Amino acid sequence: MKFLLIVGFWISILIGNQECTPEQAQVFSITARTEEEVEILRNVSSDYETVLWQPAAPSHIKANMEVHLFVPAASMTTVKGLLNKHHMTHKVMLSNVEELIEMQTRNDSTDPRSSATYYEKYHSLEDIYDWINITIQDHPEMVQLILIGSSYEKQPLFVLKLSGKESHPKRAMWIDCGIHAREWISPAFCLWFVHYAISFYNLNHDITEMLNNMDIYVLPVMNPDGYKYTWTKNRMWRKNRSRQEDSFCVGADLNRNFDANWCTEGASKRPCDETYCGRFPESEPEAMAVANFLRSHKNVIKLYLSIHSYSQMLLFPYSCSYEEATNHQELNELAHEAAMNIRRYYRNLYKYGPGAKTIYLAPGGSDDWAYNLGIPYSFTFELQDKGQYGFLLPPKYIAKACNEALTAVKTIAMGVIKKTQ
Ligand code: 0X9
Ligand code: ZN
Repeated sequence: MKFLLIVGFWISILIGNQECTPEQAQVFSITARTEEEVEILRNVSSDYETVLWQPAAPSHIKANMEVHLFVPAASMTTVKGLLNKHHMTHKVMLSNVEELIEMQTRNDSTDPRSSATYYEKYHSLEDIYDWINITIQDHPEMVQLILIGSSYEKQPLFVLKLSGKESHPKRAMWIDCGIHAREWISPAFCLWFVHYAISFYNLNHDITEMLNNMDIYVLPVMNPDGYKYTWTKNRMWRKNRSRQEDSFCVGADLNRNFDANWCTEGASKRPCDETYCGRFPESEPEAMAVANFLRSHKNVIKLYLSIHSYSQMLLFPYSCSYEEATNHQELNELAHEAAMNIRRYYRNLYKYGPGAKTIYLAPGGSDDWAYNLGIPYSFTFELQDKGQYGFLLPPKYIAKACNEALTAVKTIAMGVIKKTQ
């Protein structure tokens, strides 16, 4: 008995110590109350090897806004010290970062689509390329492969063109996933969507209508280099992996590299920043490939969708200015209907509205650029969750996140088909 007590005592000391100086990275939730605290938080989040999860850049931090900050183990003492020094409190949102990363990368099968749960897992870039091959082989009647360009590191940018079997549509829609490397639920959604469209064509009414009335172009991973890097080197990476001649820092934010008020307030000119806009509009091969494809299909593409995470939002133009889109009313109605359906069928809440007013001013985004090109219906979806797991959403939530996003896609696509009859 005495022995057990002594062992228990030492275990509690060990656990206690671990709580003081954790060996793992953590994600903090911090809310600045005053302008002075905002300044401190901006400094902490742009330094000490921390990674800002939400918002995307320190300049977006405002008073009374919930900020999500990834703090690596090595910076923990310094960051906590700084917050304490300024009497700022924080909540630990995630304390088991490594465990969550392990869960997300577990079972990345090398045998594509061998199991029923393939779509409820995250997959490496290699695996996604295998999946693309098998998908086109298995469904040549519905799926066509288009190479639209290649990434900075020369990875192919493949688009899958989905078409109904007996349809000759004059319209099309576009979906891209994985602009931001760390938003893993996004490529998972593109795979989910393609699988669902193929499996339920002629079985589900909305899918059949969609494919009979529109061709659907799907780019499963727009930022393959960044995505690969999140699997192999740094799970928190956001940008692509292009190098600049005059900087040691790598990568540009592809969603700041399009020609929509390029590099004005809300984007950064500094190559080391997470929202670096690149050297000039479309300087990045991934953004240029997408822009070229959309330009050459601008007469047929009526709906543009870009899938991101996290925060559960359906955004539409403009994000690059506070100006109202000419068809604001229509965009708002479509987003409202989609959010209502998510609430009705999945009991989950999505905010919606123009990007600049709903989250922050963020120029150079693909949605605004596509809209200005003449694609009249353009949306960015921010999928689950609201920050409980953030980018580390466990695989068991993939199904629900994708199903509700699918509901939104179907709602909006059906609305657009009606409007463009
Ligand atoms: O900041 C972004 O690029 C997007 N949010 S994220 O957290 N996924 O990084 C929002 C994009 C909204 N649209 C534009 N900024 N054009
Ligand atoms: Zn994103």
